Amino acid sequence: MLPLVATLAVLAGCGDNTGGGSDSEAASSTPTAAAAKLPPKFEQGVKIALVRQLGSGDFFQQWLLGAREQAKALNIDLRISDARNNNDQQATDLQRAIDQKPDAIIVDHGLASTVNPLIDKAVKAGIPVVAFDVETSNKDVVSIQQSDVDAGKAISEEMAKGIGGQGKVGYVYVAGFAPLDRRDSGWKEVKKANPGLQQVAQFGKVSDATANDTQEQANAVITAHPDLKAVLAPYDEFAKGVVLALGQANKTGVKVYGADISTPDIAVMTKADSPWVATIATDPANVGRVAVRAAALKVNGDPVDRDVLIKPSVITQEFLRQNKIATLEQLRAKLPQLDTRDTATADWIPKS
Ligand code: SR1
Repeated sequence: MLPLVATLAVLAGCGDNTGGGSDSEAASSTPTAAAAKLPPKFEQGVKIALVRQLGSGDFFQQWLLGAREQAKALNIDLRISDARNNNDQQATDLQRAIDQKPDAIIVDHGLASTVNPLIDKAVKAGIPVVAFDVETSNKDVVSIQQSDVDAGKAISEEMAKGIGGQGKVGYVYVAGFAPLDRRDSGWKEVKKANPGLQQVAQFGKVSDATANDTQEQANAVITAHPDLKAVLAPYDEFAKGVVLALGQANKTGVKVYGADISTPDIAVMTKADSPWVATIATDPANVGRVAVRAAALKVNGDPVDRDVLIKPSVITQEFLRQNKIATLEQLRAKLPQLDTRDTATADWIPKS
């Protein structure tokens, strides 16, 4: 009997500019109820730049909601830029953030070659940096991720079990994105341990319309491999693209294994005859909150782990259906392990 929900081990510890460039999102200049207990610096107001590579799609939107909420609770003026997957634009945004000398910078995704020279520059300039989903070796940077190697391994193992350890599988992957590269290591491990799994295609595209772009490529793969048993699509926009393609082709019998969760994702997973049978996920809003708290701790000179790994859970379609879960809010209530309030925090940070 397979567990419906499996948890990985803990290893440690819109005002955004959709056209690229920077924009200021003053979370609130009005002190919140909790602001009275904040350190003096925060009572006066702290400025943090959030430099994003990507902003579209459920994960990134939910992440931002959480980040904004946490910023508001800490009287932080969160200045957000979204490069819309234009790496030159992200470099420009990051340089601009450094020039503005904020109290801290959060770098959310980004190609290592694009962001690392600028991250090093920011650190040299004395600006605390928190990096989410960035491959960086700078020891002064707080590096946050969703335990992605283990995440990749866990969802791949779920797929291996789901198809009896053998058969043709498609794989959606785009290199260069730290979380996808890390999940890819997990998949490689599982592939090696399960010689019966035959990867017959690799495809995918990350863009401002990832699901639609991935759907187009998935159409061709489904046609070329009529005996496909499953698709590993470890990013929700990838998974949605594959589900759309399978629906369009009227193709049944192919199982989809994804990553991430949101209310729209839950709707796709629980729809009658949905091929999306499992996903590996954290609560994206909580991850955004953790990133802002980590930056706040750095600003206040408080200790924070160099590597913050947030544990994801395998969430199955069966679990969602059995528990009649239709929203992320309902999932939070049924899955307390999604709660990350104790990660990257201090006594002065209100537990909201
Ligand atoms: C293009 S990278 C997409 C991934 O970033 C975050 O880690 C989310 O989990 C998403 O799957």
